[in-house]
Amino acid sequence: MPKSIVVDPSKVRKPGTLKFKDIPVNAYRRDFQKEEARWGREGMLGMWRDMAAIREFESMLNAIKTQGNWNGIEYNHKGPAHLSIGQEAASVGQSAALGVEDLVFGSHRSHGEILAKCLAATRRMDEKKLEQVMKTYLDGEILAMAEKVSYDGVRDLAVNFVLYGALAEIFARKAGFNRGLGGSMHAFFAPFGSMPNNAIVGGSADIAVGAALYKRINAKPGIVIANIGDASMGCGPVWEAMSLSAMDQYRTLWPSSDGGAPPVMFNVFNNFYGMGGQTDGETMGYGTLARIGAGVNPDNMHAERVDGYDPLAVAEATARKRDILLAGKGPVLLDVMTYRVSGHSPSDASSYRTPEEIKLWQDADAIVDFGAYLAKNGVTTDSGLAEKRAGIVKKLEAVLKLATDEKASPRVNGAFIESVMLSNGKVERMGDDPAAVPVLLHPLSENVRVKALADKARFAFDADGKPVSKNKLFQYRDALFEAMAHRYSIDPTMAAWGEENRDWGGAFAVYRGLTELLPYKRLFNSSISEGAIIGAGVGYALSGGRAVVELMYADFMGRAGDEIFNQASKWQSMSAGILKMPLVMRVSVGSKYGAQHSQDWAALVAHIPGLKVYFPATPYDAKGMLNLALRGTDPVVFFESQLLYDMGERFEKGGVPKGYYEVPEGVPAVRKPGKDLTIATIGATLYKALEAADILESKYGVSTEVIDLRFISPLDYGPLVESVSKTGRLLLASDAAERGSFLHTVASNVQTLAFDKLDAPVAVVGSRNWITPAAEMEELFFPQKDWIVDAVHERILPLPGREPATNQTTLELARRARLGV
Ligand SMILES: Cc1ncc(C[n+]2csc(CCOP(=O)(O)OP(=O)(O)O)c2C)c(N)n1
Ligand SMILES: [Mg+2]
Repeated sequence: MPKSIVVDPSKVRKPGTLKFKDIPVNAYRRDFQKEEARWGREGMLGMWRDMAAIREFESMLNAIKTQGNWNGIEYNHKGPAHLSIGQEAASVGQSAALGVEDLVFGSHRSHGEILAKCLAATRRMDEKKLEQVMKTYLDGEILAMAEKVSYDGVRDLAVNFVLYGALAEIFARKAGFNRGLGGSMHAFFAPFGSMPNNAIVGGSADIAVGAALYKRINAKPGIVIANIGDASMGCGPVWEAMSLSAMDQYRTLWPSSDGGAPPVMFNVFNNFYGMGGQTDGETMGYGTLARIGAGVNPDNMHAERVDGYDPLAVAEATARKRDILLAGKGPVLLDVMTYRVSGHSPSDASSYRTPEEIKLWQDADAIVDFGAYLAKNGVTTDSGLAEKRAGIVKKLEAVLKLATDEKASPRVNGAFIESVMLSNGKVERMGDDPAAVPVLLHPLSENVRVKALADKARFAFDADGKPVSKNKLFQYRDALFEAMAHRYSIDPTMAAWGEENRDWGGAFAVYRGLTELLPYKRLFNSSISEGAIIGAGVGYALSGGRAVVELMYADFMGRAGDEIFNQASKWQSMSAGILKMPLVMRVSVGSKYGAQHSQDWAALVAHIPGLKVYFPATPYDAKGMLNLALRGTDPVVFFESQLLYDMGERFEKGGVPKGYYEVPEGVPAVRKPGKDLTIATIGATLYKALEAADILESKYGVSTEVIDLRFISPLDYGPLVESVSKTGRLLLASDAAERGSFLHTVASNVQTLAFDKLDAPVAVVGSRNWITPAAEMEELFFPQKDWIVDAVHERILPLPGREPATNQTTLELARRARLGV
């Protein structure tokens, strides 16, 4: 418990001076005998071969992009190619020190890293396993192509496999590593430990932390590396990732038997530029990048600058840092100095640097230098090296011909892309270990909250129809707790984190009782790092675990924009369905806290392909829909409303069931039947709509059907169209600001699907297009029952004798739109 760590004024108020440990810079000294003993002659030759392979691969792509031709093979590649010519020693040195189980995430400039990691695996993996991977991956489709290129034995065949799989992916071919859906910037091959590469600068940092958490929490071997660029050090999420990975609690609060901090290395391929901005001297201020480690924790993140023009220096440093990480003493920051001789992309005119500077680095070419070193020490000869290079070129010619042949290497069709947007799995427990046991600190039945809930009233009204008092009532927050506790007791991989998730009892007391039930590694407080909270969830989920992350207020989604919009949503489809994303992102719509704590941003995520969006408005649905999300394998943005946490179940007569159940996905619920008008809502507005329906019926005789959509995506329009077919009229309402609200999508779809059934245009009633004002003025902002009745009167069905209390006319709508308010 944090209560064990006392903040003592007599200690923290003492004067003193902070002392920093030294950070080594380019400390490596070559020593052939030691190197030979460590890496072996074949190992070092292998490194050189891989460096040459990357150079040839990238040079080939450069020629294809700039001239449409390489060695007589013509092709027009429309997509990107961020080349790493000059950086080969850095990626190959890194991979030389890694096992297949070590995972490497990377950036837009990752062809070299993919080849380095995969080629190293072709040497290191057991031959039988290697064969099995190639035979089973994409049902042997890549293997079939690799076999068309001449080879000598399984390991050489695996080289063909890697070259073809990577190139076909870059060219968006069906037999590429990710069926062409990742492409140049997002390609990866997980069986060899090459993990998703990210076109968002710094995007891999927090995802790698999540993958490292997966290893730590589930006791898996190996480390995780985030390869990021020097310019990504200006990105907030990278700092968030470092903060999350460096939290004291891994050492102070988690039992040492858990293994310590997540084994993550932030490995910066520091080429001194981010596109045209020079990090050293212009766009950053750290001087030597490794210095950043000193700002993160007292270990300086074990930071070091390493000469990335020497593969042996990089390999040695990586191996040392790997040991630190395996001992649970991370995180690590490695500043691997290198240089990109190629442009940022083939269209780069290098207007931001001089030809002289490029020449200086070309003169120091690591491939030439390392080759000469090996020759000098009798490992090979110049002609031996030339032979190796020629062998690679020959393979590349054959692979390029195959990967550009429209018949031999077709692309997927639209139906395939559709099929991998969501995985729609139903999995009781994630992970690959059937023997793993979900760790609970006591049996569920002994949990304080479980016991407290045993006697609560699971329906909001007693036998006489009187409301049950709040302290006896089973509430919406309790329903969420039950779903969480259930899945925790079944899925050994399930872990949750966020701000105040633990001793505080979770935001709005949803998790009260879980602190007692769960060890730290399954439920923990995070740094205030919304991007990394979600990003780590992405990494955890794509590694094979189930994560529940929580953002307290939906308003904070802005801080995690990239992680929600580009990461959680896209990795299932960009991997062609190879990765799964069992990630539940809980967010709540606030009230009473004003403009930055009260927004319903469901429309933002509804717009993003690849996400599911749920919004339960009742305790029954809160449990049934969270159960659904927690058995699924898709990323779900799970909206809650702070207006609902105290609420009991008012619709399901049997109350909230004690046992397990799921709400059918995508299906709206009819909360009240009616004949003349349909009101459909999302979220807490349901209750205002029911009040409005009362007025409409009692005062104006309009029989009103009220439908709670519950789901935003996926959404089955069937029940809504059925209702409208009966009533001929539809009003939609929610707490989201009216402009751009998801309700407009619903309105448009219903008008398309059921135009001939409608007697009036569909009316949308949202919140005003304002800031949310103070609690005392909220009624001016959120839809009220009168707004709904008036909108019916003005825009759908004139209500005899109605004196409008508010202005819901079309003229007023046009005025507001004109003014943008
Ligand atoms: C969030 C984000 N901002 C901007 C870009 C455009 N962009 C692509 S690469 C790049 C430079 C990245 O520099 P660095 O991280 O040092 O990697 P390098 O290109 O040097 O390998 C920029 C600005 C992007 N892809 N993502
Ligand atoms: Mg850079």
